[in-house]
This record gives sequence, C-alpha cells and structure tokens, in this order.
Amino acid sequence: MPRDPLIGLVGKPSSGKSTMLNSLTDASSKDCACIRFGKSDQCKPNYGSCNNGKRSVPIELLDVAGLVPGAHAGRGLGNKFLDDLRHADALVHVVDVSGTTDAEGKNTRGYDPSQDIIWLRGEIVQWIQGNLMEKWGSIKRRHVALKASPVDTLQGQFSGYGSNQAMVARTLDKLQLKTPLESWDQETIEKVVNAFTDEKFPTVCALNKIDHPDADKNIAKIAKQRDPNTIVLTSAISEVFLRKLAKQGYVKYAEGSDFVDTREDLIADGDPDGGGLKELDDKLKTRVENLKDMVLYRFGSTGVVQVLSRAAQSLGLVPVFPVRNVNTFSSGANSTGVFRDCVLISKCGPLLWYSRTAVSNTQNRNSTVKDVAKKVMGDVAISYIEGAGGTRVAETDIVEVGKNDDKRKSKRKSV
Ligand SMILES: Nc1nc2c(ncn2[C@@H]2O[C@H](COP(=O)(O)OP(=O)(O)O)[C@@H](O)[C@H]2O)c(=O)[nH]1
Ligand SMILES: [Mg+2]
Repeated sequence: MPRDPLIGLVGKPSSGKSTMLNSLTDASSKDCACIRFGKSDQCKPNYGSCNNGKRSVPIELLDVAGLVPGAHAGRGLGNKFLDDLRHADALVHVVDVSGTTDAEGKNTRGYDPSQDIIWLRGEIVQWIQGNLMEKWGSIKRRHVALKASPVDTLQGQFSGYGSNQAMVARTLDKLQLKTPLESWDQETIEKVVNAFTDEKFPTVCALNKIDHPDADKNIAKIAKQRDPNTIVLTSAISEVFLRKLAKQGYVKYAEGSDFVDTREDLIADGDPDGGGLKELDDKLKTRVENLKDMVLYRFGSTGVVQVLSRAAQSLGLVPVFPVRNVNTFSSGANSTGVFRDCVLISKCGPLLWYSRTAVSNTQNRNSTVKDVAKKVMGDVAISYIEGAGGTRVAETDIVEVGKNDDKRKSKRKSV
C-alpha cells in the first residue's frame, strides 16, 4: 500500500520541534465531506477526528532532530538528520524567532533568526550538491556513453532522496537549460540542485515562539525577505498548554482557534454552571490571560494547525472520502457513522504514493478516480465506481476538492 504523506519538522536544537510535534498531534485538518452533506453530527472517522466539519487527515509527522550548521559535512547528528530527510515529502522549518538561541541552539539573546533560514537551506543544498560533485566525472562519462536523457541520469543520482522521474523532469523543465548535461559548469549544477531541492522539499517556515517579547522585530525582518505564503507564525508551547488545560477541564478550547473560555467567561455569558469547567487558580488565570493577549488576540491563533494546512497545500493534497454506501455514506452494513475514512490524494499525479520508486511516466498529470481506487483498494479489479447519489464516475475523471460531491467516487465493488 502506498504510504501517507510525511512532513519533516526540521530546525536547530531548541527551536521547538518536539513541542510543535506534540501540539500537532491530530491537528491536521481539512474540510470534511460531512459538512457538505449536512451530516456533521454523524461523522465518525476511523482515524483522527472531525470537529464540526474540520477533519484531521492522515499526515505523518517526523521530528528530525540534530541539525546544526555543518551537518552536511557530518557535524552534530548531520548524517542521521539528512538520512531521515530523504523520506519527507515536505518540510516545516521550525525557526526560533525569539532570538534567544544561537545557530547551535545554545542560550543567547539578540540572535538574528533570519540566518537560520539561510543556513538550513544551505545544508540541504550542499548535502545534495556534495554527493553529486563527488561523482560528477563518472556521471558525465556514463551519461555520454549511454546517450541517456538528462532526466534519467539525474534521477539515477537523486532517487536516493526519494525523488522520481516526474520530479526531476519538472526541475529541468523549470530551468530550461540550453547546455547539454556533460557541459554543465559548477554554477549550472548549483542551479539544478537548488531547483531540485524546491521540488523535492517544499518548505514552510514556522516562525515559532511569537509569544516572546523579542519576537516582533525578527518576524518583521523575515517577513520582508520571504514569500508570505511560506511563513506561518506560531507559538507551539501555547497550543500545548491550551490543549492540556482543556483536557484537564479548566477551559473550553477549539484546537487551533482563538476560542478559549474559562469557567468565569461562561458564567459571565449567562451559564450559571460555567460549562462544568474547573476554577483556575490565580497563577493559571494570569497565564491564560497573557496567552490571550500575547498570542491569540494579536495573531488570531497559535498557528500550529495553519502550519500543517500550509504544508499539505504545498503538496497539493486533495482529501477523498471513500464509503461503501453512496446514499448513506456509511462504511458497510455493520458500520455506524458516516465518512469513516479519508485518504489524501496528490493533485498532481501519483507522485507521492510512488515516490520511493521510479515511475515510468515522466509527464505531469493529475490524479484520477482510478488512482484513488488503487490507493484505497490496492491492485484489485474494479467493476465500477460511484459518487454521491450513485452516479457512476469514469476511471479517468480527475480528482479535485468537492468536485464529485454530486457524483462522488465512493462506492467500490470488486469482481
Ligand atoms: N516561549 C516559547 N518557548 C517555546 C515554544 N515552543 C517551544 N518552546 C521552548 O523551547 C525549548 C525547546 O523546545 P523543544 O521542543 O525541546 O525544541 P527542539 O530541540 O527543537 O525539539 C523548550 O524549553 C520549549 O518549552 C514557544 O512557542 N514559545
Ligand atoms: Mg526535540
């Protein structure tokens, strides 16, 4: 079976990766199909949860620890770090924007975190480039002798990073290089490696620790330098704290939102029972108030859920909801609840699922109903596939969010 998409959390020590991972447990969410059919009250996912139509989806997260400057040359846990990276489909770079940790993660004050974004990217590029240059002479000779295509030759070198031919083809398409591979100079190779890195490791920067008073000026600086779509502001520790308080019955908190109610708030709103919440002591009360002021009111949320949505977006993922009964949306005769399963399909072809093996098709193409069926069922013969309401959908139909709500590719029958 193809695996779920994997997002690697990267960043120097003490930037907040582990805290982010804890805060993100089951936080990945997409709009669930139940809301489009007015069935939110019956929605019972087999995996994760559905909160008023916000569905947690099967994304795997990996805390990639041990990256310090010089990792590509084996410093720190450099090699181990880079090895873990191979399996990631996208990266979240957790950046400590409080400036209270230096490039190695040691305590300091006034460090410029915009540097971290530069050196981390550099480590990845140098790692890939270093490996390529080591063998460039023989790669070139082989390329010429075999009269190979540049895509084949590069894929031979890049498959170890979990790439496939389509990815390499896109990399080269973007660059539109005029010179043949055997005549590439150092500068051209660097361009190729950079473009490949963009393709293989789309990266979202989580500017973390926004609750810290020194964060503002660092955020402003980074915001000026970067594409706003690649930045999300986060306070991982705030999310962890709020979820803990909610679990212990001290607050009501809708995960990832700016909605926090204490017993006092609810009593003030006219519920004499205070929602059944426990009373906060003064210390906790102050902490909650600070968190509201410093994070929720100023930034709208702790940002952690947005990070994951952004990363999933960068992968072009479409959530698909396979069911056994296209009229009730249940998963079978003995199953209660609706839309119990959700699979993520890559919009731009089956790249994600096959990313550890080469695909022969180097053309960019969109995922189809057939691809979905294959992901859900594996390699079995299928007689037909139906969408919502029982309308049959063609195997070649292209998958998009909500597109087949009126003829959803949901029912599967094997012969
Ligand atoms: N102020 C603040 N501290 C944080 C935040 N996230 C993590 N930390 C703290 O930063 C330190 C390092 O966090 P950790 O998750 O262990 O970092 P890692 O080494 O990248 O895994 C810990 O003391 C965390 O409590 C945050 O959003 N705000
Ligand atoms: Mg850690």
